[in-house]
Amino acid sequence: MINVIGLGYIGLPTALMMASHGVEVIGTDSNKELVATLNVGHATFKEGGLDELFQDALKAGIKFTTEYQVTDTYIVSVPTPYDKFSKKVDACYVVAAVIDVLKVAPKGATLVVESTVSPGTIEKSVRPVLVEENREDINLVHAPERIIPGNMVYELLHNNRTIGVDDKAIGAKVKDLYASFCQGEIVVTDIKTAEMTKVVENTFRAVNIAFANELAKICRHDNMDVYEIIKICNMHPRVNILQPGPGVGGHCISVDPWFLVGDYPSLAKVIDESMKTNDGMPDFVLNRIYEIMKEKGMTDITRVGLYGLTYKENVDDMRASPTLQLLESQERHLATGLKVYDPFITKDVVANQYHDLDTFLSAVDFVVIMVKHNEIKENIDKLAGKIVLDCYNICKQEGTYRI
Ligand code: SAJ
Repeated sequence: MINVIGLGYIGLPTALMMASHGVEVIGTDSNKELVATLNVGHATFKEGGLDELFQDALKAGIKFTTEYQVTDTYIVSVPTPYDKFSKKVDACYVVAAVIDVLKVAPKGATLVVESTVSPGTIEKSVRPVLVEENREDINLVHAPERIIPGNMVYELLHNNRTIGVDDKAIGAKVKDLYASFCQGEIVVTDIKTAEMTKVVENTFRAVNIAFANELAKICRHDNMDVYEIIKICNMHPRVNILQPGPGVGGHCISVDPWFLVGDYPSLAKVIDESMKTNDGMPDFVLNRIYEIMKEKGMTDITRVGLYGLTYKENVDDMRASPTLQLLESQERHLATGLKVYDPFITKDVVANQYHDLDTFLSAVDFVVIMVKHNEIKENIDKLAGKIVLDCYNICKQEGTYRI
């Protein structure tokens, strides 16, 4: 039996996937409300294919509880934030989960950490817990997740995986467990390498996005079309530039690269600048709004609306979203009044929030496309007659402003 600890964006789909592939799974989370929701058969977030997977897992007998289980294998998938000041990974949730596991884990159990951590974290923060508790019989493993929100179910089945271990025999055992559902290649390596690969993958994407954002700024300054330029450059066989945008959100690309800056401040210069570039994009958009309002002679900020609150398209996750960053920046400048709408966010989370596209559009003259949800792409004609600042180049209407 597998005890999956932490039933969030990664733990839940992983637990469901294993259960629906014949593995006996019990999911544990300290959040009673979340466990109660799961126990009445509801997923706690929206994701393509997740509800169907949930039903399969329920039929296969998956259970959810707040209690840690006595078993031979644990998978820990709790969040790993970073300390805003030092930029270092904050492994407190991982350590807390490990301490709780050790209270019940039998001798020789395997403890897989899936949460993203910086290289050396398992050695520096987790292994000392085992030593302190006199539990060096426990087999530590790091198997970082790689799935992308928006395509999680497919990627869980098809992505290649990395498993970091001390001992190859444990590696083979854990590889077999993941191979119960994973059709990709599963590479077994040492723990520090596995830790580093995960952070490097997300850093690669962050640096590439920062490059695209920097190009957008250069092109804005000298009146060039960044989208046309990136499109042509990407036709070169060895060039693959990502797209500029209003900023980088989520819990991965906007967080993990900071771990390297925190741990290697005098070495991680390109990464540091890239993260600052991405973090500066919501302010860049705010400034564009100001410039455009000035050009149009517009003075009433309450006639400006931000389309989208989530960190990217077609998901309901708002963590660190560029829109939230922009609103915070606006507040810091002691200004408020921007209207906001997102079809995926049904609860009221910010001021001046709308819950219907048409009502939102009738309340504003100037729309800023902060997220390229399918809804706005399918209703792009409804922007006719509005001032539009399009952060993704999806609106072909004459006179559309871009970042
Ligand atoms: N973004 C851009 N321009 C682009 C692509 C993305 O501005 O060209 C922005 C998005 O709008 C979003 C942010 O970047 O705000 C991050 O979105 P994303 O779709 O790039 O990635 P995440 O954070 O949803 O998921 C990433 C993935 N990592 C990589 O692709 C290397 C995923 O595979 C990881 O599992 C996940 O991080 C994680 O959990 O670490």
